[in-house]
Amino acid sequence: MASTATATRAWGTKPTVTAANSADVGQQWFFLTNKDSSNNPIGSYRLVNRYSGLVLGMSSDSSRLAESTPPRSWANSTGNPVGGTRNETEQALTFTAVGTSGGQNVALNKPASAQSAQGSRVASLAVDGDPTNNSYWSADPYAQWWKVDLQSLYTLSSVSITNYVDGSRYYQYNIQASTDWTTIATKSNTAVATSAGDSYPVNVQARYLRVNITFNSANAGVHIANFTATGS
Ligand SMILES: [Ca+2]
Repeated sequence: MASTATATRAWGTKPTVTAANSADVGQQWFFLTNKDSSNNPIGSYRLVNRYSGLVLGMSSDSSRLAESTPPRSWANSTGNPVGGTRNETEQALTFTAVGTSGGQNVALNKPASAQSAQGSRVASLAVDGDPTNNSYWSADPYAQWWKVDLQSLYTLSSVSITNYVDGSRYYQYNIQASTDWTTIATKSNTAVATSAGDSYPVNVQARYLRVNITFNSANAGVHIANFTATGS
């Protein structure tokens, strides 16, 4: 997407990747937070090009692996050549936080509590630094809440959660931040829980973070193996 010419602002433009220290990187795209019908964030985003107003679409179709495309919230199934077979899921992007530029994991080893716990599977096991199935908070049955006290007000850039991972089950939940318990992330889809966990970019000041787990596809239990909050 050129900043000075209009030729690459048309639908179907393949983006060019430039070096991270290129002068105009970071200026050409902004993101929109995707939300559900209740206006809660669903954990995915659209990248919008500032020059064309088009969003980035990514697909497995080799003729258009990455392209600029009009934003849409519906799938074209008419066969119309203008719409092709593009659909909204090609525009829904998720991001994984890397590096430490946003600060440290300020939830690590902080006081955690929960609505209940099963035996030795206490709330603190979600912030003990072990993200594996060897160490998780467990309660039964859903829905149940889990909470961490960061012990100070932090400006958070991302939160992440890792549930119990068996390769087939999925969880649904929302994450809230206090002082006013604003919902900052919601997982309402059926994406299977992975060892990498689910990461959500946020921009919120908070001392307390609460996870309300509302569903587990495998059984009635709720589980958090790891929870992180990156901030400073
Ligand atoms: Ca753990």
